Amino acid sequence: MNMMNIMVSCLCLSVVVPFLMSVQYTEAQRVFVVGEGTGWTTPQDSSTYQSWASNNTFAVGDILSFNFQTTRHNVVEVSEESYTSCTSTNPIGTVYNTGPVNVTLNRTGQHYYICSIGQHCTSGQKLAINVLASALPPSTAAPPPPPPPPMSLASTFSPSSIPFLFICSFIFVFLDIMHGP
Ligand SMILES: [Cu+2]
Repeated sequence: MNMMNIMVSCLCLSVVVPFLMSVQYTEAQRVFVVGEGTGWTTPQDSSTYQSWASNNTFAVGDILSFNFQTTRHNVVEVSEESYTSCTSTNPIGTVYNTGPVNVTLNRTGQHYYICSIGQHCTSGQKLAINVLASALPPSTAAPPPPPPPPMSLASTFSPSSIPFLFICSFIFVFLDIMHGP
């Protein structure tokens, strides 16, 4: 292995490792667009948000993206009782009046969101979700996680790094051909 190959392999690792770390970060924090194409509105089918929620699994750190036009709708987190009766007199935390808005899920358990404008909630603009514990604990949580094992090729290698390793091998072969025997 000549100097050039060593330099290339270092370069490849410097690309692969941050990439893998960014993949893990993305998986820990997913963005869910509430109601997808429907957005956050008075739905034609009052079970729209119920069925949307049942098709997804939510975890701490995930983001709910409520797509709505400011003044036409809002997002109010409420208790289960308020969700059922569509009352917004005791909101939990911030009332989001400006749309669209991204709400980060920061605790486990049931979360209830309604729109408090007009009769929208009664018409089905209400969302109930269950939030599971995060797969990766937030960095602020105590106690701190155990130190990672020493970096090795084995820990770097994962299915998602296969394309990168393939490209690295290709560069190796290419350089060997260029340099000759
Ligand atoms: Cu509304």
